[in-house]
Amino acid sequence: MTIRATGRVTRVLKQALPQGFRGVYKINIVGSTGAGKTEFLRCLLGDLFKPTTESQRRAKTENVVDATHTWFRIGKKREESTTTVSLNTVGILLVRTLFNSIEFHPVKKVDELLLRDDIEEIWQFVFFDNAGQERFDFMPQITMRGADAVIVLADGTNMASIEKVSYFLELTREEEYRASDGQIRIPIFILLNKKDLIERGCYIGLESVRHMIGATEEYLYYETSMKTGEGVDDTIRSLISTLHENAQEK
Ligand SMILES: Nc1nc2c(ncn2[C@@H]2O[C@H](COP(=O)(O)OP(=O)(O)O)[C@@H](O)[C@H]2O)c(=O)[nH]1
Ligand SMILES: [Mg+2]
Repeated sequence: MTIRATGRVTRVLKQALPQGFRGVYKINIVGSTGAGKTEFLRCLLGDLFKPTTESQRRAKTENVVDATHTWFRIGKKREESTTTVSLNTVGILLVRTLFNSIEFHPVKKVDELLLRDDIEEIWQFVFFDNAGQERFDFMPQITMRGADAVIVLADGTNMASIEKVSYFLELTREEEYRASDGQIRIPIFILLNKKDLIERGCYIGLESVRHMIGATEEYLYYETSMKTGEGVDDTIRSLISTLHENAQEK
């Protein structure tokens, strides 16, 4: 665990749930611009996710020249797109109940949560939502530091976005060497997003992507849609079970 567990919330959880508190984890979300990183957090957290700074702005001119970004037309209009400038971060509590459902709660609600008697486990997550444009390529290099897991999103309708996945895998490898001489592997989740667009015939299937990027066991692949929510729950369940297994091995 790389984030120092010193906050009040962490202390309270440790004390109140010695068995059920799973710890504090930094999850780095990367991918080319327009891949769906910010939508992923919206889909996952709903109203609990408020992009921090004034970080959303129209990105027309910039994205027009970026091959990793795909435009869609709805009728005659180009779909409005915003972009994350620099970084959003969000701290959140993930609760898994005795009935195996997953809930997210604001960190400040910790005291209320602890009054409940249907909680199996609580995770404290800090998600880092990076900007994806090339001029922000230094950001994931910085935010990768101390990451406990990496979620790489690719726009499944855009070849250049998929090709960029390898770059983020490389950054993750570098962090493994920086942090532990390559001894500790950082779990990587590759999300091939916008599966809902399969109907338009422009979604590149997982099989060809696996072939391009490599199908080693270290990478877990998911096909997702932030419009329908497909694959999002699977990704999160897989994330917590992978982190839990790794923690037990240590
Ligand atoms: N059809 C479709 N559009 C998506 C999906 N995910 C994101 N988008 C759209 O793609 C654009 C970029 O998404 P955003 O999350 O801002 O990308 P980011 O740059 O990676 O943060 C927005 O217009 C989203 O509405 C998806 O799964 N399906
Ligand atoms: Mg964004």
